[in-house]
Amino acid sequence: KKRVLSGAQPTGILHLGNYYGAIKNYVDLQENQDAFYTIVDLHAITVNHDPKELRESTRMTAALYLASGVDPNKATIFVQSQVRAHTELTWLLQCATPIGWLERMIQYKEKSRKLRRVEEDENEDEEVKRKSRESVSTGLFTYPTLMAADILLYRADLVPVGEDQKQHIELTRDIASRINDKFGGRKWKKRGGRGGRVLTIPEPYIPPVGARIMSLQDGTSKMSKSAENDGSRINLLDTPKQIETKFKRAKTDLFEGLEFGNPERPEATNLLSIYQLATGQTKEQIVSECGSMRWSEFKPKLAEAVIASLEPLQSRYNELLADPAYLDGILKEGAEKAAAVADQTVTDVKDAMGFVV
Ligand code: AQP
Repeated sequence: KKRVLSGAQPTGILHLGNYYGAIKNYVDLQENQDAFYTIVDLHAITVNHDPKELRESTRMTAALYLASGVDPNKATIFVQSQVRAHTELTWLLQCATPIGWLERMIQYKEKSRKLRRVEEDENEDEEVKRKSRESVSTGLFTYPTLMAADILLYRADLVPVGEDQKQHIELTRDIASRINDKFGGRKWKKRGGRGGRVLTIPEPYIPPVGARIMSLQDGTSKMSKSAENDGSRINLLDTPKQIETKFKRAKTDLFEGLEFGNPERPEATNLLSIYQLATGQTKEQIVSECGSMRWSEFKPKLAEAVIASLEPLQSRYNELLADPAYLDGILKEGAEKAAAVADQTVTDVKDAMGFVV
């Protein structure tokens, strides 16, 4: 069995991108692998947050995992901040991570640029500019080392994620190799360490379709929980009416017919891919069914398919809400199981690095 680790941030309601890019694969992988799925609340505070919303979102994200089919009898489900080893290993990894590696991270560049946009505005007030500058936290910069710790603590072989996280997994591999090269090897083996390797090098697991679901308002930027416009995404808990309206307002183009893969038509590729995922059909089937349709004909069909595919998930979610003690029990048990594995890894890394353990 392979060890699997993945997680989502409790920064809002999970959306179709999270579902098709990651959660759906959690459900598939739990069948034959040893899976750990976490709600990464420590990552959610790298940008401004509201304590009450964080608490609510954390429970909601856990409930959405379960409603999507993640099964506590098959996988370990836990909240990241309830396992202390995550913050402890992060420090050890940070001291082995060159600043330049973090400066290259696209997500950091994009997010900090967004937060800093105000600064470049000539008409903006100095005080507003100062606040904006200070809103880029150190945590936002070191975020990938926390993510590396999340993965390495469980000695994960596979990490199911969407395309946007590929660069962070590559960084995780580089950090792990660096620790292995510096502190593993013969000396570590002599101390009882596994084959000279202190940490396991993980692989990303990126789905062939759904790895990058795009915004409904712009086919070139990814669907994201934190995007300001709620109309840019389909949340897993949206009502049928909301789903219809969002698709009706979704950006389209003036070309005739519908097609996959035309670089001038990112919206067409995106909406057809969502239809493909919601109906479980092949690309060829979708092309023969929808290739000659107009947008006005396709959009209601798409809405109907997505509404139907989310319906079972939404009714399971509502059942779970009625029993919060059940959810808390699963998270508590998950955190205990996770901590047992994670604590051992921290002890191993500390030992290899020369700490008295
Ligand atoms: N658009 C997407 N398409 C496919 N997969 C996606 N993922 C995220 N967006 C897409 C994958 O979902 C998992 C959880 O990621 P996250 O919690 O970082 O989700 P988010 O929507 O990206 O959330 P935020 O709060 O808006 O974060 P930022 O701004 O950091 O992106 C991951 O496996 C991710 O790959």
